[in-house]
Amino acid sequence: MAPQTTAPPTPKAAAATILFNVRDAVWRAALQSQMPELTFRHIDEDGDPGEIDFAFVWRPPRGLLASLPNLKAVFSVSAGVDHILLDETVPEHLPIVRMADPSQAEAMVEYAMMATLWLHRRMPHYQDSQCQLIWAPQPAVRTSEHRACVLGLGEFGSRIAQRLRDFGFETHGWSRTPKILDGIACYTGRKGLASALQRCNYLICVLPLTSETAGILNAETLALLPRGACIINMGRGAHIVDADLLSALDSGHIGGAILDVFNHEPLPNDHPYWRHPKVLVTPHIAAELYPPTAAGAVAENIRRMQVGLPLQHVFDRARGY
Ligand code: NDP
Ligand code: OXD
Repeated sequence: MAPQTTAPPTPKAAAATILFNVRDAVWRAALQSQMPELTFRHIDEDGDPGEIDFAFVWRPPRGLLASLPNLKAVFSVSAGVDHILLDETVPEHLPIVRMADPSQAEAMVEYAMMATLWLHRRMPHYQDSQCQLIWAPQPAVRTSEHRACVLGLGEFGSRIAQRLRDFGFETHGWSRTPKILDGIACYTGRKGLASALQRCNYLICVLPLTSETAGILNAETLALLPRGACIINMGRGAHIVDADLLSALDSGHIGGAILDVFNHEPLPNDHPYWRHPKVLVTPHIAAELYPPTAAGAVAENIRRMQVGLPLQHVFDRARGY
């Protein structure tokens, strides 16, 4: 009789303490169920800083991470790590790990498609018509007659571009290093950005925030878009120079904007985006994390570190993302 083979069990994480600052009790429960052998300490709870091995944080208070002498890695509660880098005291040697929740990519695609199709099918016009009790059908435009451009072709952007292509849009994309994606015109560099923006009807930004991408959507780049183009920003608020976008919306050069991320979150009550007739504001919900799968991604990385395997999804300081 052949001997029965079974896959080796996933090793459990060794005892360690993880500091976290997410408030929701759902998070503590999700982390605890994925890593029952770990001790969890909320930043509001007292305890010896020397006991902390890992931190799972969103926008940690300045100096907190530097004050933990035995910290081995920082896990970001989000895919972007810009909120951690706001604290310039974070020690350079500390690995910072991006969130890689498998359920997030599909949510990002869903949001990008919702926003593009909302604009493409002229929903802002029909909402307005309904408010005025006006029956005003508009001529249909085929997706193949419109061009979509995705800035950032990473985990999320490449999937978004592929889905736009599958919907029939003429799809373009822009990244830092060259990409080959079937049926998608891919560009790099400043010249490439200008080519990508030309004749683009829907511009979807899903870039990380770095010193190179901050303010990338400004008067100069918006002017490269054709009149009536629409902006969908799912990256970070600081990718857009707000005053430039508002003036392009007011002049009619930009036809509309769907914005999920902002320079200041929550978006202040007096910000013009809230009341602008051509802007749809959503409160950073393009892809909310699902605590059970997100906690699973953190647990997997802690186990890897504890058995000497390299961490996955580590922020690269040299690239800036
Ligand atoms: P990735 O790191 O996987 O991809 C980043 C992409 O941006 C890559 O294609 C990269 O190029 C490109 N890029 C980076 N710098 C430049 C540059 N200077 N010029 C041109 N292209 C550049 O990131 P993700 O796709 O996982 O996430 C992107 C961002 O989405 C996050 O950083 C976060 O800000 C945002 N986000 C927003 C959420 C929301 O709810 N609104 C949720 C989750 C994330 P290359 O391929 O050559 O490396
Ligand atoms: C983000 C996230 O990076 O929500 O915005 O993960």
